[in-house]
Amino acid sequence: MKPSLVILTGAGISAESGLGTFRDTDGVWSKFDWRQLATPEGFANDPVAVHGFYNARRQGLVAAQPHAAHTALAELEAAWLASGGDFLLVTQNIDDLHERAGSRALVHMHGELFKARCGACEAVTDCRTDLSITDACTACGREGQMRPHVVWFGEIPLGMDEIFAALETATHFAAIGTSGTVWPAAGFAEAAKAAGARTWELSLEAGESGHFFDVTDYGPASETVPRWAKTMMDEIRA
Ligand code: BV8
Repeated sequence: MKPSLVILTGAGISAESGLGTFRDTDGVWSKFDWRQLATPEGFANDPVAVHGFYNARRQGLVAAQPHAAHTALAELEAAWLASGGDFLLVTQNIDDLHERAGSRALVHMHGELFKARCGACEAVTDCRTDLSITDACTACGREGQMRPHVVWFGEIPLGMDEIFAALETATHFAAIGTSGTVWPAAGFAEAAKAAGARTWELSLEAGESGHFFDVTDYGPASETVPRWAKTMMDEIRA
């Protein structure tokens, strides 16, 4: 069987870059109501508040930098592909720290903070400044239809066909920095296990999919991920 590594990351891998997680103590959802700020209904009800929420996070992301965990995954991708394996990095995160660290085989299943989408023509465009309810779409010209290119609760995540195809042939699966709370990502460990993959959980503590992991390593991602990536590179090069 061709070695096929699927990695799922969550907010925990970006925590040491200064970006908030969601469900830890003092997490984003302890300060903000996801129903008002991360649902289509919330956006329809108060688009100014939702733009303000994402504008503040977009400004914070400009100042953030990837750290050793992001770099280790980019190095692992290159080694894994060079050895003839298949590799896919699926992130729930909307930051661009994986890209900045060099990851390429990457799916942002919950969208991207540095992109905006037009509600009229669906065009997705780069967005590194504040969005507002008066902005015009650079593709179709319509005003007042721009939203963050982010998957809210109740919306269908991106790249699901590619993700499920990769999980069906996975030989190795790791969940990194995720609480395993949000579906469908929360079901990926079980799907990989069903495909016969060896599974790892790298986080601060056991998430909600705990019983599907063969190996766990709990600690800061800046320590656990480089350590794990080295064992994977040693294995694929053996
Ligand atoms: C969908 C927007 C249908 C972007 C987000 C009842 C049962 C089951 C499901 C549902 C249900 N009711 C509703 C649902 C569906 C719902 C859902 O799952 N709700 C949950 C809350 C019950 N899901 C949806 O609506 C999804 N859509 O289901 O569509 C469908 C499905 C499949 C196919 C077709 C149709 C859409 C979900 C996307 C919602 N958007 N965010 C944004 O604003 O960021 S979700 C939000 O949670 C973020 O994207 C985040 O990434 C994601 C997951 O959170 P985590 O990344 O895991 O972060 P968290 O804080 O929870 O955990 C951090 C972890 O890191 C912890 O484990 C911690 O220990 C660890 N950590 C912390 N520091 C460190 C660390 N680890 C290492 N080092 C550190 N330093």
